[in-house]
Amino acid sequence: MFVDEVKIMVKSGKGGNGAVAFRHEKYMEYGGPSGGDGGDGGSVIFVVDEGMTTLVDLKYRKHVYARAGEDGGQKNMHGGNASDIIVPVPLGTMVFEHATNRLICDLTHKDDRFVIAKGGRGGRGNARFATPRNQAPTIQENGQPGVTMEIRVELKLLADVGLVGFPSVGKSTLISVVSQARPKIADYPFTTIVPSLGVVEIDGARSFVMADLPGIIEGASQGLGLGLQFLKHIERTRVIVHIIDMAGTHGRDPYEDYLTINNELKEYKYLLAKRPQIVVANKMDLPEAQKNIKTFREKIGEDIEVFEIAALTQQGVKNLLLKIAEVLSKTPLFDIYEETNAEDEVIYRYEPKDKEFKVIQINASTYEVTGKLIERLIQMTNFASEESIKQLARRMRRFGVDDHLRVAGCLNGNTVRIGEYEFEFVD
Ligand SMILES: Nc1nc2c(ncn2[C@@H]2O[C@H](COP(=O)(O)OP(=O)(O)OP(=O)(O)O)[C@@H](O)[C@H]2O)c(=O)[nH]1
Ligand SMILES: [Mg+2]
Repeated sequence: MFVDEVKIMVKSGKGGNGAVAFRHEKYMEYGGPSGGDGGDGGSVIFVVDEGMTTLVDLKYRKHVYARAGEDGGQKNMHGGNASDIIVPVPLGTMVFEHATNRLICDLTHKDDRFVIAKGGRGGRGNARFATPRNQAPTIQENGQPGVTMEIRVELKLLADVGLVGFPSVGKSTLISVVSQARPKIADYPFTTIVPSLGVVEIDGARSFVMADLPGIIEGASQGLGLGLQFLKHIERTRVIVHIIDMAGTHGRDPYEDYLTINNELKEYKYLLAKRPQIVVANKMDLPEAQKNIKTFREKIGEDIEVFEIAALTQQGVKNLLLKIAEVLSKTPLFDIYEETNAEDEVIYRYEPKDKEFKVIQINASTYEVTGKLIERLIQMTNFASEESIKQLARRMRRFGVDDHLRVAGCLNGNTVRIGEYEFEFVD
């Protein structure tokens, strides 16, 4: 089974909480502060494994959750860090945040690795907050929360050439005679419903990857037949081998077929139509094909080279492979970002404009503050400790939250909402 799109939940571990503790020393009310830091939460990291070719493993996994860091302890005991979860994925894997459709990463090199969900940092224990002025602080931080999100993992074929054409023109037959791939072959449309890859070796030295793709029909770019799902696979093939059933089996007209397919490629994405294309007339062993080829050549014109083959008898196949290798050698690897049309794809690195925040007036006396860093600070604050709360207030002032609230019209005594908490604005 070929899986090319999987949705899973990933979750990184929360950081452990920092501890509040004091050493017990004789004749001293408080010994020094000795609360240890919390350990870091585990991250979820995707790493390219060249041996993998499908996303099947992930499909059965569904959830990838890293564990939380341990809380800090007394006597400066640092909480244990949780281990990262390493997920091997095939080369060519793309990861999107499902909710926003943002591209998180595109793993296109053999040693690529990417932190999909970063573990929360452990909170600091009170030992870290000692200052000459405050030698017995009761402040500690809670661990930073982890990240939970649904991601969509996609694998596009990294084939050099894609076999494209109507159903039953002989695409699977061709790949089966030039590679180890053994797709099903039969004389009914859409025999091939999942793409398969074959490694084609020409003369020991040269080789390339060929993709046998499901047939395309008119309207595929609009979703007809097996539709878009498969046009998508062509996106990353550098060269298109366009196969035509020259015998016009099932009463089809070879030239019409040729135009229709090219039109679908163009409709789907203009770039596909501009990709180098090798035109192949298949089933030349049949008398109808011999008859049709003349008209076909007249219609298509002399400028376009047409390769006559019979995949079934392997006639002309070697010649075609040499041509494919030649075109490939002249076709540069393209920049995937440009080619896949990065309109609304942004590379998401988990350090977005953290410090930005927004103040919104909700009603006459209530204001809401939203922003990544601000919300995180709140989550890391221990509201049971007055000192921690004071520290939070200082930090917010430093970030300019107070100023912004004032500008927005917030007055002494008004309510300020941040995340799940509400505060009274004291000015
Ligand atoms: N006579 C003749 N028949 C062929 C040739 N190549 C393929 N066929 C036949 O055409 C039919 C369809 O072949 P497939 O290879 O399954 O076609 P396909 O393009 O993969 O079709 P889909 O997977 O449905 O898109 C089969 O019955 C093949 O035996 C050829 O060169 N000559
Ligand atoms: Mg097929």
